[in-house]
Amino acid sequence: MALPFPILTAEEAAEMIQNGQNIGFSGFTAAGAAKAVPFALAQKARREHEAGRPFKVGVLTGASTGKSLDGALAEADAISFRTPYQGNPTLRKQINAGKVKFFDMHLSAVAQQVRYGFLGKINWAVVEACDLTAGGGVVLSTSVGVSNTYLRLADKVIIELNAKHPTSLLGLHDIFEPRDPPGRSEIPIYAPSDRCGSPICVVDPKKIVGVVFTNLADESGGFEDPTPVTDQIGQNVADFLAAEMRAGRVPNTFLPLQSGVGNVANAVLAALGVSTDIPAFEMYTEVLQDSVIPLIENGRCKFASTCSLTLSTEAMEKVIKDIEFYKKHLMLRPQEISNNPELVRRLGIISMNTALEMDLGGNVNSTHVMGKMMMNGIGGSGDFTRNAYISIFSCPSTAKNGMISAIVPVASHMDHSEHSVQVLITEQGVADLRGKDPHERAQIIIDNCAHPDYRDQLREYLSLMDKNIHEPMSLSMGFAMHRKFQSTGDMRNIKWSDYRD
Ligand code: 0RQ
Repeated sequence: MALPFPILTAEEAAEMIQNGQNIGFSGFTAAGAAKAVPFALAQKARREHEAGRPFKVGVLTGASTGKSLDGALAEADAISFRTPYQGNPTLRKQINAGKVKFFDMHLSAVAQQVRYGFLGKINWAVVEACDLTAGGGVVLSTSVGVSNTYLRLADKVIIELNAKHPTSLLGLHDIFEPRDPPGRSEIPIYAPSDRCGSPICVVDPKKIVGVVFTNLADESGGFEDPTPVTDQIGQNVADFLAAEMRAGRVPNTFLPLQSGVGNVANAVLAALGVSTDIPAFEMYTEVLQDSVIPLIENGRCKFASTCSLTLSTEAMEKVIKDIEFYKKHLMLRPQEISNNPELVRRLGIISMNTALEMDLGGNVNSTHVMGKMMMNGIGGSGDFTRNAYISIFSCPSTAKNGMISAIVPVASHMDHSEHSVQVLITEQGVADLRGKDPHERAQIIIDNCAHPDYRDQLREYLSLMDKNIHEPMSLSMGFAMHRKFQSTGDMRNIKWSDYRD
């Protein structure tokens, strides 16, 4: 049946969007991100700028997106503010140069902050779908993000109908939006595979001002090959969880896993998949990366609830080829549900996220290089860490060819506090912080997680702290390693007395 909506080119759709408007785009990582309209919007912005007119829009998404959205709009200087997460190098530079306002938000909170009106009016929803009905039924594509809420609240809607994603994706999604307080009730999910919503979003058809037909693959970047360091981190995580099972703290049936984004997270899951000590498991997570697909195929991952399929083109083709099999083992949910603190606590999730740096108090920085420069954003790491049954952070013990230690006296920015972080893991080993006081924590983090090149200098720092004060922390020396890196390009061989008051 022909759709009763105007069929537009991406350029015609972009022409309707005005300077200063706010757009809720689909996309959680590059998966399911709108592509054609933002790209055309970037070209419009360039034309407007060349004609001497201002043109910038507010960009809201699920999480990071691909090169046609964040990349193209940033390169065209067309973004006024951006939330809640990004990973594009050009946009990162603009944020760090103070040219784009960036609100770094917990991903679970975006939809409700939009509903509450905290983020301004949503003029447009630009959402990628694999199917659309005349009555406004929208079958989303490879992610959900905040699309259901943007579709409902936006004044006007443009649908990118992407033939690259087959209509057989219908049934993969579970769309549920909680009511706002004081009318909110529990979210009825008691196991990762429970379904509580609808397979489609329903939007008022009067709001759909146009449909843009596309045939574009998701722009996911792919992964670097595992290294001996990332393999060892993965092994350490697997060994730690196997020991938790033997100690009776994780049941033999295991608990649902959440895993973060990036190369380290991909390697950790690959290691868990091949571990003979870990039983077949379920995931309740926000991103699903390539390493999980073979695990679903071979039965090591029994079910994965996620918000996005952040897969390489090859892995996505595999899923699509065998979509009926994968529908039995996969579900895509809005990030308000995939990352919901109520569910993370109820399901007893084991969270595994990646740190940039970890400090001797057990605090974790996942977002700001040297405390100042935004990397990507907190994403969902806080949603999960704060509420997990066991919260784990892992990363290589050093960065930049050993010049930077990931273990520092005081983190230069704090995303996850010692009150939420339970276990730190590097390729060197595991620091289990549960039930440890600040002095014990500092010692075990140095002994088990710090790189040998940095252990002695960190021990020396600790030896300078007053044993009779609760927190072994120095206001003058806490950032000495960062300061040394900034002046010499190397955190090693510090002379603490140079930094002592
Ligand atoms: O930079 O490639 O230029 O050398 O940081 O480091 O080791 O490749 O790690 O790809 O796993 O990403 C925290 C950024 C890790 C990511 C982070 C440099 C390092 C390298 C990347 P180069 P790796 P990964 C789910 C949950 C926050 C959000 C989150 C992230 C680059 O995992 O964004 O977890 N997490 N969300 O050299 C300076 C340090 C450094 C450092 C590493 N201490 N100082 N640079 N690097 N440590 C996802 C969502 O919510 C959507």
